[in-house]
Amino acid sequence: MDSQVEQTPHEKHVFPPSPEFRDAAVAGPDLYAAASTDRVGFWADQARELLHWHTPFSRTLDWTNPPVAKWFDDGELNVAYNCLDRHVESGNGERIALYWEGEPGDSRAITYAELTADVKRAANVLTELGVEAGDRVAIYLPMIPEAIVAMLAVARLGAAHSVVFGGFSADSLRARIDDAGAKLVITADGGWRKGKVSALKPAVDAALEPRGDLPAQDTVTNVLVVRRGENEVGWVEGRDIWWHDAMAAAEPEHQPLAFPAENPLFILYTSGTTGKPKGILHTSGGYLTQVAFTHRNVFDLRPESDVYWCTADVGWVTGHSYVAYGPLANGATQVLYEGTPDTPHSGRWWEIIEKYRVTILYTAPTAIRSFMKLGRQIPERFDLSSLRLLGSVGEPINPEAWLWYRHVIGADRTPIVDTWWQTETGAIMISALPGVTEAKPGSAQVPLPGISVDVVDDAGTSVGQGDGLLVVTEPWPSMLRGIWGDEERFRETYWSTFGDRYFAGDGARIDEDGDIWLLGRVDDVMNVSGHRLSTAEIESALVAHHFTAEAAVVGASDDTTGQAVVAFVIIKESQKADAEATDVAAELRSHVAKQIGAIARPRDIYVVAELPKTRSGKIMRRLLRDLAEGREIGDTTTLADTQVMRIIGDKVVR
Ligand code: 6R9
Repeated sequence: MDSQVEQTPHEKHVFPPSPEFRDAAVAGPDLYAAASTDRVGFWADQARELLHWHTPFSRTLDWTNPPVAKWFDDGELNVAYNCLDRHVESGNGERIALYWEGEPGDSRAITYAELTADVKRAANVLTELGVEAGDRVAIYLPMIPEAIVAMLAVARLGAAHSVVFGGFSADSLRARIDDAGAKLVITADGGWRKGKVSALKPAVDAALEPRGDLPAQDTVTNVLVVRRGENEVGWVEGRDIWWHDAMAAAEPEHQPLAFPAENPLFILYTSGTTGKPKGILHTSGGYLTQVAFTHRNVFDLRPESDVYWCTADVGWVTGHSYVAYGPLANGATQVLYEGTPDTPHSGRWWEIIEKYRVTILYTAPTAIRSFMKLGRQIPERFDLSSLRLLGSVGEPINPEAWLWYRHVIGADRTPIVDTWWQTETGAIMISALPGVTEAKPGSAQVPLPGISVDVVDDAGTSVGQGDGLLVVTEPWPSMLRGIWGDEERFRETYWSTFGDRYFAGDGARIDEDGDIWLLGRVDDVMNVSGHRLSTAEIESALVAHHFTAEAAVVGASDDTTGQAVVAFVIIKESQKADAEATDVAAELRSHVAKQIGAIARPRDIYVVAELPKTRSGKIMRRLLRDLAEGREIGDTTTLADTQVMRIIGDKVVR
């Protein structure tokens, strides 16, 4: 680690904005004042200022029936029009919307006029294939411009997309297609990853194969296939269509219709505490208002001069709000990169920043920590002087990583915004405002103007200063509107703990300055490299293997990925002979990757004879976490068999 940042950072170590940054900043302290005088009116002003409404709204918020919120609900808009056509109409058609960089080094610069033209054609293609307002379309694509085109074309028609991360398996894709009842799947032959083409189409083919009780094949009528990898693909006549053929044949003009503000925009699946992923539902007007507002003010965006780069994949919520919708609603110029940070060399990201003169970088702590490990000599080989603001998202950023980020990447100049939010919140909720707030390494700090949060104890009482649970106390424009097809789970998960205050699932602390520190999840959700994974989902994948009798999964802290998946499994008696002849850990790791996706693959698998359980049969994951992290085992008195930890511990030689 670098010597300058080795010292233990002190909570009191703060970084005030430079006078130059403060004087020119997009956001000023007046935003806090305006929002605290009239919170709801503040959002109405933002919605009117930042978006074009085909039909202006007269009602800002309807919260008469919590937890069902309606924002701007008598207004109408078209989300794609707001992200595209209006910029062309206002004379910015020649501005670059996307600087796309393919992993092998091919690139494309796409203007707002060109992107608008592509989305119009794509909307006509989808209409031809029978997609109408209210339908769902699954998108399973690499990070190529067509991913953005596909999302916006779906939005333009008033349909809802469900983007499935390209790293997810056929089974995960199938579950998501079924749950949403998707009519169409948009995919690619393959995409470039780690120096080679990684095929995507076979997973779609497998997902749509008729199999037992799963009805995916029934709802999906067509598969649109983008050619990217040039790899051979299987083809189902009558179902599969090449994207480029359909685009070439489509009408170029398309009139966007206006849809109600509460029309669904997308469903995005995320891990919860039980096995089945939740389809988080977002709607149009409120969502777009808050992503545009936060993207402009948190990133100090100047659309005419900035080059913004958010490194998230569109398969995650960060890619929805801060690659697709926020930047495009604001008419920003952004970089989109297809591949991995270390291909073909470990300076690839810094090379891209130098090439496009990137001014704003938004990434995850896990990436920063892996660059720290490689050493500062790699970024130092590139000219990063264009950078003027850095952002962090996905997990708590440790002060060491924060200081390294600012020092090595930001040349001690750039403000850093540590942004806390969730798939469910749709947009950033807690963050410093650059130019206004003094930055404090490791703390996400303060709720944004118009957002009200609190830290409460188990009984729901505000802790004032100290540790507790994070809640959002007032409805916000980009809040989730439900869990697709499961109203009960929506109420139960977020609204049953503290009444009409939203329970986020994160622990938090308020320090003596009133700044908020996020302390990680308080439920059985892990955070691996900024990706949410459910212990229950991985456990059920493990027990689906014929070797496994029982499994327990914990998230153990990891220097690079934040947390790592560690699994403890008991092998069935009947399988013991077979298992002994196999590399069980390797077998189960690849089984989990196949069932869920490579991101869920356990780092360690321990075969054990017992699992620590309470007398009521609950697995005590806390004890397994102690073991996985090499700590002294905590209190074992509630175990049914107090000897069990010693027996397991003997197995775990680290
Ligand atoms: C945007 C996103 C949400 C969970 C959230 C929390 C963690 C995200 C954070 C952070 C500390 C930050 N999280 N940002 N923790 N500081 N700045 O990541 O959404 O994938 O739904 O994850 O991520 O635990 O509850 P999502």
